[in-house]
Formats: sequence, C-alpha cells, structure tokens
Amino acid sequence: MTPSPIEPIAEALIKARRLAITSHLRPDGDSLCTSLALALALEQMGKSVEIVNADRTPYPFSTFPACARIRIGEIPSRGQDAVVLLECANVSRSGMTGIDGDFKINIDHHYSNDQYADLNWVDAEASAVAELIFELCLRLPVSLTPEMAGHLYCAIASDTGSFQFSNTTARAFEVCRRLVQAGAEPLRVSEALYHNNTFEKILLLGRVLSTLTMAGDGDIAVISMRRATLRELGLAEVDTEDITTLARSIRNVNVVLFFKEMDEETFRVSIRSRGVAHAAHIAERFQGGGHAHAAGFTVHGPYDRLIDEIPGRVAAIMRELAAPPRPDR
Ligand SMILES: [Mn+2]
Repeated sequence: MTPSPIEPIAEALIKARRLAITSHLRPDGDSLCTSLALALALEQMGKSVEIVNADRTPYPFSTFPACARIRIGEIPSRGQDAVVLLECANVSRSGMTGIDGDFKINIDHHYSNDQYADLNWVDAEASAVAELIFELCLRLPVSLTPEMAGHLYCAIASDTGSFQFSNTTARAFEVCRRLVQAGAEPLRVSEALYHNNTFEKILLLGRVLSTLTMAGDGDIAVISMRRATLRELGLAEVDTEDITTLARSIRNVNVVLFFKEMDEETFRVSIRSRGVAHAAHIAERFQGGGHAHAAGFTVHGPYDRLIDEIPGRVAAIMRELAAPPRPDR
C-alpha cells in the first residue's frame, strides 16, 4: 500500500514561503471555495498566497466577496515555491501554460487523474476536494476558522448538489458536521448558493420553461432558449443548469434536450440524462460528445424544422441503444 501523501504534502506546504493555488477551467463551487479555504489556512501559517484561475468566476460565486481576491490570468513561471492544483486531471486542465518548471502539488477527487505532479493526492472516494483540504487542515499548524469552515462546507454542499448526488456519503456528512461545529452556517450557504437569483434570471426560467415539450415515450423533455429572449432580458452569459434540472425532474424523463441558439440558425443542444440513458452516445450520433450524463452537439438550420426533427431522431437512437445486441448469424 502506498503511504498517504498527506504528510509529504503538509511538509512541503510548511516549508514553502510563496504559494500559488489554481483549479480547473470553468471553475465550480468546489474548486473555488476550496481554494479560498486553503489560501486562508496557508496565510494563517504566514505564507504569501495567490489564487490564480484561467477562467473567470461564474455566478453565483462571482457575488461572493471572498472571491474578489481570485486573480484571473497566468501563474508566473517559477514565481513561487510551489503551485497547488485542485481538481486538475493534468496541467492543461488548469489552463496554466508556464508552470512546467514549478514544484507542483496535485489534489483531486476524480478517478481520471494523470498523477503528473511532484506530490499527488487523488482520493476518488471523497465527495469533494474540500473533504481532502479539510483533512489537510487537521495536519497543518492552523485552526479551522468559521470563515474557512464556511468555504469548505459551501464546496461540499455545491459538489453534492446540496446533499442529493451519489457522492453524498457518510464521510461527507461527517466532515460537514465538523465544519458546522467549527462555525459554518448552512443557512447562509444555501442562501448564497440557491437563493441568490436575479429578477431577470427567474423571468428567463419562465420563458424557457414555456417552450417545454415532450418527445419519445414521454421520456424526453425538450426546452429552448432564443437569443432574442436573452437580449430582451439584458442577460449575456447565464447559468441554465438549474433550468435543465427542473425539466429533468419530470416523472419518467430520462433525457433533456436543451436547444440554445448560438447564432443565426445555429443551435447548441445540451443533453442531460439519468439512469441508463447515455448522453455521450446520443451526442456522438450528431458529431458531438461529452460524458455519460452530460453531453452536447451542434445543429444548423431553421429552429422550427430542428425542433420538429431532432427529438424524434434522439428517440429513435435511444430505442436503438437500449435494444439488446442481435445474435450473430
Ligand atoms: Mn469537486
């Protein structure tokens, strides 16, 4: 058995004086809030710490005052004693291009990790990378402040979909219990994460849901978002994952097709699936791709024709994918 990398990582952090923390492109609640907590821990130890991400902070995290400290850009080459990469399967996932010569610490909770760093800690059993940073904090000469606990709790709440996804384990609850004991406030976190919508966002939700139709055997929900609607509401980039979640919450729905108008007669169709329905296998038939339950493809043509044709084609593909393989003749 390989010894736990937590001790060498703690030692390296204790030794370092200047540190940079980064996480993946299109950062999420886990990567962002865990970065904030780790930075506070290291600063408590007297380190100089910079959080640098390649992509800007998305909503609602962009409204968190603590996220204002995150610099968007590049980590200077050899400008620090160590770079901590959170949830990055490899360096390119961080979007950083100049850190090849830097000492790297890789901490992740996803199976697919290239173990590319000088110190690697990959624990796929952890619900969130925040769980690992919580354990790390116990090994470091720091006290868990309410602020740090709040960030770590927010990271786990966010990565478990508010304790609903399959990564909601006893260990996640145990860590959260200790975080709440240390001063994390679940009510404040859920207010910040889920009760933080703008008026325009809720209007958009209504407009998108009013396009809802069903296809297949009632197992496909179809929704659309047009550019004119976004223009009218004065919205530019907007997170629509929660709208998809509502469509997917319909009883018996296994696949959501979300048509997003990108350009004149160009639509990005995101697929979200559950159960055995395989989003990536569907997307591949349209030259798209993605993961088992989240994928997408692009189609061109007039909206009325696409919305008429594509759901039926997806239904046929789903029937084909679900059919048992034909015996060899
Ligand atoms: Mn995560």
